[in-house]
Amino acid sequence: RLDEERTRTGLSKDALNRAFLDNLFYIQGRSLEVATDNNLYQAAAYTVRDRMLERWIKSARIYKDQSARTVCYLSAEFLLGPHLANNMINLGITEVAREVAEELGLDFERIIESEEEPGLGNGGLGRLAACYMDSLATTQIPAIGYGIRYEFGIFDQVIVDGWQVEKGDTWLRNGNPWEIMRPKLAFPVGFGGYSEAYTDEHGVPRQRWRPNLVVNGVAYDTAIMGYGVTNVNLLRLWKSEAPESFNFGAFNVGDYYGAVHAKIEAETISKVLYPNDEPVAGKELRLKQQFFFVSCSLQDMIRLELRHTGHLERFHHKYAIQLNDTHPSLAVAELMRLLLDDHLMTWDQAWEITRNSCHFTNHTLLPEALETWSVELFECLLPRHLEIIYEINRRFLDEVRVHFLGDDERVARMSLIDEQGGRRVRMAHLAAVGSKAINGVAELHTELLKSTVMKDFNDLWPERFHNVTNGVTPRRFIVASNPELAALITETCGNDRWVQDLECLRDLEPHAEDHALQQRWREVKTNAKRKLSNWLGERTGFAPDPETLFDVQAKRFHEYKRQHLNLLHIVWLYEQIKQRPNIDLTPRTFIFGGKAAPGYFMAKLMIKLINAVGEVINTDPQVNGYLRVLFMPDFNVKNGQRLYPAADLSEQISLAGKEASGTGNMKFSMNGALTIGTLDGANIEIRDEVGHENFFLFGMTAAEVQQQQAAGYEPWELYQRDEQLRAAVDLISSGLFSHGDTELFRPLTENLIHSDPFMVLADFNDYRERQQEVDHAYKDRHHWNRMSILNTTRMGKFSSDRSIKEYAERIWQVTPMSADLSS
Ligand code: DL6
Repeated sequence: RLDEERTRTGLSKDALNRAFLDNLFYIQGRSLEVATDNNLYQAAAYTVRDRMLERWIKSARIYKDQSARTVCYLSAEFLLGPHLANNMINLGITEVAREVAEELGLDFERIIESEEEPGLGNGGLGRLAACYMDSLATTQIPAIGYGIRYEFGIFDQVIVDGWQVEKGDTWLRNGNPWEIMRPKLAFPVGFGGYSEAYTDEHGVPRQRWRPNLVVNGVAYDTAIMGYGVTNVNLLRLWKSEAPESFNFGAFNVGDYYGAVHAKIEAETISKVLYPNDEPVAGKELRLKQQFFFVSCSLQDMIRLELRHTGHLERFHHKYAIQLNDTHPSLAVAELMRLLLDDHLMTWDQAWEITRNSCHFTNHTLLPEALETWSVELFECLLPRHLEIIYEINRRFLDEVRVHFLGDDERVARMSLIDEQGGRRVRMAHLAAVGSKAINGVAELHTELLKSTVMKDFNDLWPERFHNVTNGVTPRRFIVASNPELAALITETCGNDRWVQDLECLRDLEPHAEDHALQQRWREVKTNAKRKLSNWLGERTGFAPDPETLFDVQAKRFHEYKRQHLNLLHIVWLYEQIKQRPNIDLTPRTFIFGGKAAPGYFMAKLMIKLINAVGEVINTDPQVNGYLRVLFMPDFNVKNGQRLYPAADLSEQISLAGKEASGTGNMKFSMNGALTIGTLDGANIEIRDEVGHENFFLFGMTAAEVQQQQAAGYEPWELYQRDEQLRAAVDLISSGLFSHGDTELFRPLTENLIHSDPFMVLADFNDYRERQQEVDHAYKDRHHWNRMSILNTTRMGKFSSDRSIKEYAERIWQVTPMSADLSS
C-alpha cells in the first residue's frame, strides 16, 4: 500500500516514472511502444492530477474546519488555457518530469503541446477569471470558481482566402483528464411556469414558483493549484442534463424523437459558449445559461452552509460572492428567492444576507455590452424572479426618492426597469443594488464608471465604489510561456522569489545597464522570435526573419481596439517605401492575431483586409525587405503564450475611454515588449510604472475624446485636409489589395471617412509620428534592450496576486489560510 501511495503522490523521479507508466497502462491500456501523443499527454495529466488530489482534499478539510470565509467567483467564462505545464510549475516538478520524459525517450515539449485547450471564454473577462483562480490559490484564499462546462467553447478560427471561418471547438473529444464528474452533486433548475400565492402552516402569506421545465445541473470539478503553497482550490463547472434522459411514455407510443426531446432541450443549455460582441436580442438561451449556473452555484453554497451549521443566518459571513460582470447578476434575485421561498425567511432577513454576500465587477462601458433583458422574456422564463425584481425595485426607488427629493428623471434613470421602448430589466442596476461593493478594473475605467454609466449610483452610494486594477498571473505568462526569460531573471536575481512576489523583479533593475545582461536579454528575445517564426512558418507558409522588429497586435477584433489604425499605418508605410525605395527604415514584421465575433461584419472585414494587405506586401520584392504582414490564425491562450515572449512592440491602441483595462498589455510588457499605446485602461498605469520614457504614447485623452465628440467630430474634414491620411485610405479604396475590386473594403473606408465612431482618423497622425520614434529607437539596440529590461522589472503591480490581495482586503474581507499538509 505504501508503495502504491508513493506512486500516486511521490514527487521523485522514480515515483513519477512509475506513475506515468501505470497511468498509460492501467487507465488507457497502452504500452509505451504503441502510445499516441494523446495517450502520453493523458498519462502525464493523470500523473500530475494524482499529486494534486491529496492537497485538494486537505485544503477543503482545513477550510471547512476553520469555517473559512470563502470567495465564490461566479463567472460565465473561465478561459483556462492548457493545464499540464502550469500545474507542473505550480507543483514544482517541471524539471524532474522533463528528466523522466527524457529517460523514457519521449519528447517532453510535444507531450505538453498535445493538450487541447479548454476555451471556455471569449477573451479578457474569461482569462481574467482564470488568472484570478490561480492567484486565489497562490495567495491562500479559500475560493470556489463557479461557471458553465460548455461542451463547445470559443470557436476555432481558420483563415480561408483571407476570411475568418469558424469551426466548432470540440475540446472534449479526447476526454478531459483534469475534471472529476460528481454525478450525485446535481441541482434542479426550473424555467417557465408561474408564481403562486399560498399561506404556510403559520398563517403567513407566501409565494412559490411552479416551473414547467426542470433541468439538472451536474457538477464537474477541477483542482486549481497554488504556486509555492499546498493550497488547492476548486473550480466547479455545471453541465445541464435532463432529470430523466429517456421518456418511456413517448417511446411506448412510438414517438421516438419525442422520447429524447427533453434530454436534448436540457443539454442544450450548457452546449455552447456565446461569442461576445453579438447583439443580445432574442438570446433566450443565454438568459437560460446565466440563470442555470447561478442557481446551481447558490444551491451548492446553501447546501454546504446547511451541512456545516444547519442554518443560513450567517451565510453572508461565510460567503463572499463576486459577480464577474452582469452575466451572473441574476444571483441577486435567485438568492432572494431561495431564502424567501425555500428557506422561509422574511424579506428583510433575506435582503440583509443577499446585499452583504454579493459584489459586482463591471468590465465595460460600451453601451451595447450593458445587458438588459425584456420583461416579456423574464415573465416567460423566470416569472417568480421578475416579481422579486419588482419588489427590490419598489423598495430601492423609494430610497432614491427620499435621497433625491423631486428628481423624477433620476428615479427613471436608476430604475431596474427601463421603461423606454419595450420594458427591459437592467442587469447592471440589479447587480449594483444587490451588491455591497462595485468595482471597475483600472483607475480610468473606475473614474469613468463613476462619472458616466453608474453616476447616479455613485451619487447615492459613493462608499460602494472601488477600483481594483486587473492583473495577470506571472506563473502562466512568464514562467510557462517564457522559460528562458524566467531562468535568466532567476539567475540574475539570485533567487526565484519574484514568481510569488512579482515586485521582486525590481531586484533586476540595478542590472539594466549591464551590457552582458542586455546581450543575454536580447538573445532570449531573439530565441523566442525564432521559435515563433518556425511555428508561423509551419502554419502559414511564411517564417518571418527574427532579426526584424516584431510588432504585435493580438486581441479580439473590434473597432474600438482599432486594428484598422495599425493597418492604415502599414499601408502608409508601404506607400512611403514605394515612393522612396532607398528609405531608411527598420525592417518590421507586423503580426496580428485575434478572433472576430461570427456576426460582426466590420471586424471580419478587418481580418480580410489584413490578409489582403499582407498578400500584396509580402510578395512585393520592393518592400518586403522592410515590411511583412502576418496573421496568426486561432489566437487563444496557447498561441498567446507563443506570441508574448516574441514581441518587441505591443500595440495597445484603443480609443481612450473604451478599453476598460486590457490585460494583454500587461502580458506583453512582462515579457519585455515596449508598448505603443493610448492613455486608455491600464495602459495609463503601465506607463506610470515603467516610466514615461519607456513607453510610446500617442493619441487623445479620454477627456479630449469627449470634447471632440461634443463639438461634433468630422472625419471627412480630416480626410480632406491630411494628405498622408487620404493617401492611405485611398490606396485601400483603390482596389490594390482586392484584385481591383473597389467595393470589397468600401464599408470600412466609407465608415472611416464619414462616421469613424472610434476616431481612427483623429489619432492617425500622432500614431504615425510615434511609430517613427519606435523605428529610430529600435536602431539603438543598447537603449532598446535597457527599456525592455525596465519594462519587465517594473511590472510588479500587474501580477494578479496584487489584484486578489486588494479584493481580499478591501472588498471581501477574507484572510489567507494556509493549507499546510504537515498540520
Ligand atoms: O476586465 C477584463 C477585461 C478587460 O481587461 C477588457 O478591457 C474588457 O474589454 C473586458 N470586458 C469584456 C466585456 N464583456 N462583457 N460584458 O470582456 O474585460
